[in-house]
Amino acid sequence: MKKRTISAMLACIMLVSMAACNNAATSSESSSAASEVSSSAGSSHVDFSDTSETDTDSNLNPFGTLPLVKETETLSIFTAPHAMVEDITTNDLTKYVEELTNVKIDWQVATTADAGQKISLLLASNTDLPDVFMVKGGISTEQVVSYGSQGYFVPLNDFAANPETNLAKCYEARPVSKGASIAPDGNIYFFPIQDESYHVSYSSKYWLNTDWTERLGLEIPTTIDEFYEVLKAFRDNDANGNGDPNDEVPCAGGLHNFLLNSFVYSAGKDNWLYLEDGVVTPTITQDGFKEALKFYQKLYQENLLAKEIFIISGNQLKMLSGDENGNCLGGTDRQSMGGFVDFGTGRQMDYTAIAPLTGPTGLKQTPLSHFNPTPGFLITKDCENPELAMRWADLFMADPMTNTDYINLHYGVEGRENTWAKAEEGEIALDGTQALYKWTFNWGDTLNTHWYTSVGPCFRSQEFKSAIVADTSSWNQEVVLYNATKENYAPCYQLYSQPSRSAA
Ligand SMILES: [Ca+2]
Ligand SMILES: [Ca+2]
Repeated sequence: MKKRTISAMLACIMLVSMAACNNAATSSESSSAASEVSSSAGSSHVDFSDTSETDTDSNLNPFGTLPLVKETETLSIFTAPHAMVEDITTNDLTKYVEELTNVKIDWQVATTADAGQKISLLLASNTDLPDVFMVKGGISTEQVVSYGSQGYFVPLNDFAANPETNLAKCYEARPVSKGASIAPDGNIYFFPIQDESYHVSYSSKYWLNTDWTERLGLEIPTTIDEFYEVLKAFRDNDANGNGDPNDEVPCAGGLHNFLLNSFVYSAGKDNWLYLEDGVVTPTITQDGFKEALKFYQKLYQENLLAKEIFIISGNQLKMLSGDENGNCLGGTDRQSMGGFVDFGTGRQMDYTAIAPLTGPTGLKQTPLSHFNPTPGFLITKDCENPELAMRWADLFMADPMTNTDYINLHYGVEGRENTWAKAEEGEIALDGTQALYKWTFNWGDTLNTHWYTSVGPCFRSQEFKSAIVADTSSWNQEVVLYNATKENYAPCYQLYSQPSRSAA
């Protein structure tokens, strides 16, 4: 039963990947006019040729100039602001962008909790759609594909094909993201949220409780066998030093990604396929996979794994690490430490992201996760001036590494309170070079000076994210993540392609 589920899943993945490949191949041919693309897209298409192009065009300033329009126009944008934004309608960044573009925003505001449902209802009822949906995670890929092919969303193909646009520049820099943005009908329906982080590209991290290894006088393990010995020592001793030798959970995660890579290549349980010498290879049919299962069985039988290891939630992990009688969590896998520790407990200091372990056949590797763009901005069929909406969104796609003025669009207007400032000479960035900028607000404070992050279209590249001043005056997760990635994971990157992500 289990087997069939997995093989069905694999078949699906392969179909998606093949479709994606085909799309990538035909994308350059599908750069006909938006109206043509849309009318050929499906039976219930919407004809955009009604749009009075001469009228709207006459109000648009030449491409690449600000403000975007001569006479003020209004865009209605449905959004779900970040919870820490006081009021997006009175927000400083809203006012700044309105002045910059001469475009008034008529915000239709939902919460992040109910945005998805509201969007589904709006689309299903097909009445009075806003000009734009700008909601992170509010529209699923399935909705984009389904409603897009029915003509509800304006295709961006022509715009994306114009090399002058920031969208095209982003795609040129990130061909994988372009491939992942093309719907099966060949159209691009959204501006992406391309918000990258260096550490997220190597997300199969294992966080070992090195407070425990130090207390017990153990070395950080470098092989699977050493790891096994460390887990046994956690089990048999009072590793957390609270007087109870039996309240430690030695290991509560990392089987399908971190540990598995010591036996066979694994990009994670949602992506157990890889290309080796051009051949699509399933992780789960390899000998290494069987060896890993035997190892896990041994760990489980010897009480080295959490009993709930296959279903354990982030909250359960936080209860273990935050236990009032002492930290009870010996280690787990998570992209970052916020996934298993409440920072208020201070117990994040107990952990170290250890390097991939050498397995029985000598494998020591970690997968590289390609960044998958999220739909950040979709223009609906009811938008009267789609070209204006595209140019508005395109502003946010500008790479701030090319011009620091663009940082205003991410963190508010430079120099104002709770925004950002240019780094001073000698201030060092996460990547160890001269930094470019720093925040002048505290992450997590409620404020009204910018939109916080990633609500709408953007291209925040790895390089940009790494150019922030590394504040090491106190514990800083970004610094920890950056350094662990650079020192322990990036050197072990295994260069296999993942078929479902290699569309471009
Ligand atoms: Ca113990
Ligand atoms: Ca104990």
